[in-house]
Amino acid sequence: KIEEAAAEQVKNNILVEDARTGLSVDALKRAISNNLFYVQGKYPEIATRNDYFMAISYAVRDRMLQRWTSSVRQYISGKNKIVSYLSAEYLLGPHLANNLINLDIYSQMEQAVKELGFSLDWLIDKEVEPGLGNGGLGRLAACYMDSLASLEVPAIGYGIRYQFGIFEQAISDGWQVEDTDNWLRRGNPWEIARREISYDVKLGGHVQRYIDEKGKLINNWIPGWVVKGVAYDTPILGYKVNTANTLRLWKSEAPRTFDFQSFNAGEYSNAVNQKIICENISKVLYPNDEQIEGKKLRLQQQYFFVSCSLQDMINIHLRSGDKIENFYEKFVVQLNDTHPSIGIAEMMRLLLDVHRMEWDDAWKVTTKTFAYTNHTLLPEALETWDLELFASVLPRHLDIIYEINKRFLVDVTLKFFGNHQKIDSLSLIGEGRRKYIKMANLASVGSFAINGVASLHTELLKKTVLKDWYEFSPEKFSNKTNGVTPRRWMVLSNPQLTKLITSKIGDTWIKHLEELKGLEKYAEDPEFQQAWMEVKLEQKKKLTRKIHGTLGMIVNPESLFDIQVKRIHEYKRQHLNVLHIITLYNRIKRNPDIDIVPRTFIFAGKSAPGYRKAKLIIKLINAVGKVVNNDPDVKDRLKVVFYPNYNVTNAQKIYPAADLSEQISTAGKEASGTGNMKLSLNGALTVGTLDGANVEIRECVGEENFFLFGLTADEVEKTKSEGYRPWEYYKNNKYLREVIDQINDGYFSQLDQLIFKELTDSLLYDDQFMVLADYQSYVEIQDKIDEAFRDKSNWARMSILNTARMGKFSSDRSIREYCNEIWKVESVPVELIDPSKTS
Ligand code: B1N
Repeated sequence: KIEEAAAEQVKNNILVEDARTGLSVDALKRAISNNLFYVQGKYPEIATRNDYFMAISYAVRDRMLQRWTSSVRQYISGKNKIVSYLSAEYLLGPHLANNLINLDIYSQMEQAVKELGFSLDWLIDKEVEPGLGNGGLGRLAACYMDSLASLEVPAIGYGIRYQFGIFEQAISDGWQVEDTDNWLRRGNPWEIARREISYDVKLGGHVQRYIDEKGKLINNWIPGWVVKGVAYDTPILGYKVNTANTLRLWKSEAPRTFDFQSFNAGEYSNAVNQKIICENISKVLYPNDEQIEGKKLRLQQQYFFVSCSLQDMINIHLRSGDKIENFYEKFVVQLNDTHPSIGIAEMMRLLLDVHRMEWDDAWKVTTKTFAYTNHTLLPEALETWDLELFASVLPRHLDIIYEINKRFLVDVTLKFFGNHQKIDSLSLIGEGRRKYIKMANLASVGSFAINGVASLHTELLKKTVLKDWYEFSPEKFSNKTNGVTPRRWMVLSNPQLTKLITSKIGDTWIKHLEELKGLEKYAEDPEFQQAWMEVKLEQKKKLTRKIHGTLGMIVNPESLFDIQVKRIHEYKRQHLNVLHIITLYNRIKRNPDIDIVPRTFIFAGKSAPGYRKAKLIIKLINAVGKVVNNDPDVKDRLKVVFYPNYNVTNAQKIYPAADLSEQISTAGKEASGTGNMKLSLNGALTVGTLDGANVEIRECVGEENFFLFGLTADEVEKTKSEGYRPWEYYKNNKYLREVIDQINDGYFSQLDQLIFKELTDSLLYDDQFMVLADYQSYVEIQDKIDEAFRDKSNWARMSILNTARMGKFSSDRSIREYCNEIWKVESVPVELIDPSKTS
């Protein structure tokens, strides 16, 4: 009897395992039905769409867990070096479809869901994306996590589990209005809360100094308060490999003791207040892109997640039995911009005060651990912290930064003797009306490597913001041009093009994007050109339906889809695009029978809520759209669309439909750009300046397949130093004058002449971003584009060549460079644990 029961159990075990891991259509169907019943507690008649979304997501997660636990086991064994990516932002996008692709079970799941009576797309569309980032910087972190896992590199991404991500944008009367992003409202099936993994983080208070019995100076930080960080883990699966890395995001909570003390004393409301104050730290993402917000809460956020992460890494390291002195052999920590750069001071504090190391040893460990990526040259985005504010949050770290600075400036003085300008510029402390801490300098002194994100950007970095650092330690500098993951940005978002490409060159390009080169030989093939343009048209039709569904607007899928999607910022010059639209409109008004290529201008992007001019640009786009779209003279040849709430989900629908990619930032201002890569990869031609990665894209696709215009970065600087007078461009160009006058006279605002004044005044009398200087050149290249689009076959050829030559811009290439040249880490193929043998 006992033996029979045992045999029965074994049989059951196998069944259980099958329901959790089986990949056949039948197993997947069973798993979804089981989850619906046992996890959601529903049966089909009463199940909601979200219930089904949860049921399918848990079925997918189950199938990732063996890879995930196996990866973790291998990494914590202590044998492999781990990349630790520290980022305040991760703009992941929806997980479900991506995980199906990386697990390689997309088609089985499609079939399983179909047999249950639904469409997979319908469930995929239900997912609310985690918008834990603002734009390119956060999205880059997500692409890099994908590539690290796909290349089987041991890695942990550390960040903040914001309860509210980037706000949701709606457009009301042409203006942006913000709504909170309550992304966790319906639950998050992808994360596992690890309540047992938590760390205390001190804040505020003061430092007590004394000499201990051994004569050693002790710095005892008595905090004003303490918060607890709890780990929430999300698996990041590689493409068709066993590796599933961890994204560990920290949620802030009140420490138990804190609650209890007040609670026991009967101070219930005090206990509740403490809970709220602690939870505030990970409550909301700051919605500013490239604009610092010198708020105490932001510094607390940065310190909170960095402290939890470093404590966690040290914990992992020590538990593998190794010594603290060897920390840098176990972990290499990449700083995603300066936002986590307080980590350098925190590492020193942990080594000195907690692990009782001597300064020189601690500094050695620290400077062998960190590497720093700079993402911007814009002065308004370079982080500084008011010294008094900093001291009120991190008094012990201020001491440490002073000590780092003192020792560093001794070296500086030796190298640049008597050169006070150099000493001032390299100092970690700035002195103006108030003292402040320069985070880029802290990051630079504490890191063994510093990199920019595109070739031009790295060169400018060495010549401008980090010039003196480059002179002081040139060996630290290198370039790592950004990249994007072809899994999400082609396979997932453009399955039709993926299929067409694969029919010609096989599917290994998905992991080795340079293999797209193999398409070059079909660029002139009329049949392939036709198939290529059919896919493009199909994608344009899909977007057309989406636009109709969202905005009720009808656009012509045969028209040229001219697309500018990105954060709204003056340096990105969405308003230059608008000046061109008005120019075309005026040509039509002057000559209604003019022969021009019909165009659909599609804009999308969020503005920082407090950035007035960016919000005004959104209003201008919508105001111009309203007039142009409804003017009978235009006869639907021009349409202006502002697609609301640009995010990863919407981006995936927009990129595949683009004919033309607008990358028109003022030269020298866009560090890299990554949307430029995704668009060109999907067969769009680029109209762009020599800025950021545009320079390298143009080199790769060939200058004859790229529409270049505008001043170069050098010319921008030269023009400015010679005294730029935008007014002169206005005065001397009658078409430009007409356009600006129309905006000013209220042509697009029912004769309201005040509404856009702030914008036009800034163009006419300041024009920091050289919009007027580049206007003529922009209009001329747009005329060439009009001409080029008429030749369908040649356009198809150029489009194919764009895709074929984008191989360099895979984030796999970027990550390989980081691994080989900065991190010195290698791939570690993961051996799977047999889940039936773990108990
Ligand atoms: O980082 C991207 C680049 O491709 C873009 O060119 C660059 O603009 C972007 C403060 C930033 N730089 N700096 C930021 C974001 C949030 C914040 O609070 C700065 N974002 C970029 C990836 O390299």
